[in-house]
Amino acid sequence: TNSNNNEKTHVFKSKLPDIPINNHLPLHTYCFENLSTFADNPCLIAGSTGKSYSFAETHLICRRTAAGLAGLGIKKGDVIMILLQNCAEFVFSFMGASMIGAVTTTANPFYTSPEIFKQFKGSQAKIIITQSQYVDKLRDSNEKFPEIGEDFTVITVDDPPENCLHFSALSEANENQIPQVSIDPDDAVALPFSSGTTGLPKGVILTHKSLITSVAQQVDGENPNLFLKGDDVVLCVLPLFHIYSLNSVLLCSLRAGSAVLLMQKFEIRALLELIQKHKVSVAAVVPPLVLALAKNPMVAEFDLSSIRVVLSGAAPLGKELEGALRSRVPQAILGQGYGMTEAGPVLSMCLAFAKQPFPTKSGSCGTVVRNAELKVIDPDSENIGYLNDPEATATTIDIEGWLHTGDIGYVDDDDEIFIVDRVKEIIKFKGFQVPPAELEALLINHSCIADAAVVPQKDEVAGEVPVAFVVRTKGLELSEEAVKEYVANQVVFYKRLHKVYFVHAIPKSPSGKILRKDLRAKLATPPSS
Ligand code: 4UV
Repeated sequence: TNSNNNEKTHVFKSKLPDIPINNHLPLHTYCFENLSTFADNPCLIAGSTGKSYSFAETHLICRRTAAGLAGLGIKKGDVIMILLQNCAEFVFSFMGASMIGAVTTTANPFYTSPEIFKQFKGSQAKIIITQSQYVDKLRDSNEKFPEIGEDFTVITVDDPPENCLHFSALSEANENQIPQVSIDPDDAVALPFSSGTTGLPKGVILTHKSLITSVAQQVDGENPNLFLKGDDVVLCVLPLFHIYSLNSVLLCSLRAGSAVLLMQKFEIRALLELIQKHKVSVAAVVPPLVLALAKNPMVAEFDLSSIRVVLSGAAPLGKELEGALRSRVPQAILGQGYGMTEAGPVLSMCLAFAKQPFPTKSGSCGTVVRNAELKVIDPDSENIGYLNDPEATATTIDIEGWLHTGDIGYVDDDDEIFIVDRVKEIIKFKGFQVPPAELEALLINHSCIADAAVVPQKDEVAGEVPVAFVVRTKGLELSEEAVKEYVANQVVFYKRLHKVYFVHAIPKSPSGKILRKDLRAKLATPPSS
């Protein structure tokens, strides 16, 4: 890192050879390419009801849903929004949309009305597929949602409220009426929202080619980096609206022929029961879930011996925590994946998960995936493009095609990657993205707040929590509680402020950028006044 001679920068590759990737195909064709070899095997298992769909059934319902979407007027290039907890209908909708060349934007069903509205508007979605309990959030007139049933269609997977349709309107359509569309590998198929290295959440255009490439980098080839087998049961408790679960759990399992056990939400007892009952063999988790599995006394009551792989990602996993989990599931291989929405998402993955595994070190995020290159650059000598401007997305990918992750880390002598910090703004609460710019915009909208900055503070359980530095408008009263409540009323739970520090000014660079490093340094030393 003390080198400013970029010519010398070493480019890292996987220890596994590159593989041919069928990324000229549409995503659904690729994912279901090997279907005939495991047509009758379980594909989706709904944890709450135990209902199971074979690969053949899943494929058929996806095709019916494709026809149903087309029947409702959805055309190639149109965007649908999935606002669902994990369920089979999520899968039918996502794959069905792919089949007609439509694009899915996935949103968190716990979002508040304004948060949903921003993504709805930003993505120009024509349809929202959701649960009846969330429909009221789509009728918020403050957010200027247009009229349900007239200006856009709302479909619910349970009893439809007024002016909404039931999911059977899609899933019971005639699969022979899927319109013929030609899909280009560079056409978009998914539109997850991410704030990337700076600013507000933005739609990340993921193409058929990019998602196929990422899935292939994980599970294809003679010696796949993430070896998934036909008899594996893969835990899907992480939300499918986030790219980690969507890609590494769902799409990888579809491709490899593994069953996906769908859980609507994380609840420790239900999770342990399901792992035992369905003999989960591969668990994709985030560090707070590792914490629960490692520390919760209830774990001792259950048989977790079926687990052979635990993949942790989306936030740093400490060595101590990994060690604590190891004593609970001694038979399992533990390791990490490192990903980023904009990368489609997987950047590196633990090579102990490979079919012919490599020895790996605790604390590492794995080795860069096949068919990819990674380099480590000096953040001070490189322009990562932190313009406080949505246009900044363009500078995240440089002219040579390198994606700048905004993470700080190193690669050791065995090519293993260690992520130690971040130069980008984003805060990660239990792996969820909290964009400081979004909270800052809310704060400065408050009449008693003259200026504000939001930065991460380390937290045992969540990894990081957002805290605010606030400058009060001269002469006006404002309490910490009032600020917290004001924000909490407008955002999803994980974006809530955990602490408010009142200050006289926000430190800024001459160009007006918030000096986040200085604020984070203040948090590292206990506040003096
Ligand atoms: O954009 P995002 O929310 O994306 C993710 C994706 C994580 C994935 C995806 C597929 C996998 O198989 C997997 O194991 C993990 O999190 O946030 C991207 C940022 O999250 C941090 C880092 O700052 C990224 O730029 N991050 C993600 N994974 C790790 C991590 C990790 N293992 N260790 C430390 N930080």
